[in-house]
Amino acid sequence: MYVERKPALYIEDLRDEFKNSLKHFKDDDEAFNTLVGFVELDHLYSSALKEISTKLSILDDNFNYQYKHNPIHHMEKRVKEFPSLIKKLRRKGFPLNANSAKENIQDIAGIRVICNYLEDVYTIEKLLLRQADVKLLKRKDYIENPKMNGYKSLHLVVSIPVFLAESVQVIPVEIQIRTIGMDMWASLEHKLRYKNSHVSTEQYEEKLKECSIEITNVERKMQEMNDEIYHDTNKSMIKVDENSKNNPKHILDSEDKRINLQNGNKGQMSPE
Ligand code: 0O2
Repeated sequence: MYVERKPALYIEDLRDEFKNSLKHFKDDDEAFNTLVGFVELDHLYSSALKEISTKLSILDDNFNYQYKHNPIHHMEKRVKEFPSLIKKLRRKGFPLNANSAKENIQDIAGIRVICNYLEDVYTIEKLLLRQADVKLLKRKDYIENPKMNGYKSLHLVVSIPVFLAESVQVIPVEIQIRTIGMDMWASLEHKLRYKNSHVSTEQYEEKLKECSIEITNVERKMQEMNDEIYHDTNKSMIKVDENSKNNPKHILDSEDKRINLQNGNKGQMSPE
């Protein structure tokens, strides 16, 4: 299931941003070309999101078809809204045009994949990364190494080719993969930080950390129960022969070597 986040372009935001930026342009032509550049960017990155979300959706369907289990609960995708793209370019000191955004910003296209269980997060990562046209550019594992505030999620930046009428463009997409619990935590923390003025995030710092730990414990227990059912009962939802070459664990293990070869060590980054 997809949840499409807000449309990326609002004409009023565009107008406001451009009014502020007009003084930076040489003439109307330059202003117009910059605007067209950003509209093309939106089209390009939306297409990249379609490619990635289709891949993920196919994997989820096929996993269910083979093992009676959907690793993905739902997905949310968005192209970075124009004002936040401009804000990020400004903050990082990059020129305010589409080429500069393409060269310097890796999260213009973003997809969030919400998984049912912790194990599903890494299953999805492996299944996606073993595809030949998907290249890992950056990896941050905030599940293995959570942020100080309790934030957990697996972040990948991958590139995929987008086949256009006249060219093929290789486009980066940021993928955040997390469990339902981690997503619930991140949503509340995000809301606290950005969408409210009457309480400070600091006030809830400790509670948020506690919640993050409790959520992890609950999700671990749920995973263990699922594993017990998965492995130990005849009535199991998923009946997979451990030795079968179709066992997802077997497939993933045997693919590890190839994934490592394909991506080298460049994906492994230490968390902040
Ligand atoms: P939005 O609106 O979600 O896009 P970057 O700033 O992207 O250049 P970096 O260090 O690569 O730098 O970013 P990182 O650590 O991979 O995290 C980027 C995104 O992860 C954020 O995007 C958030 O979506 C999410 N995120 C990271 N840390 C936290 C956190 O502590 N709490 C919550 N709720 N989300 C977090 P944006 O751009 O902030 O916003």
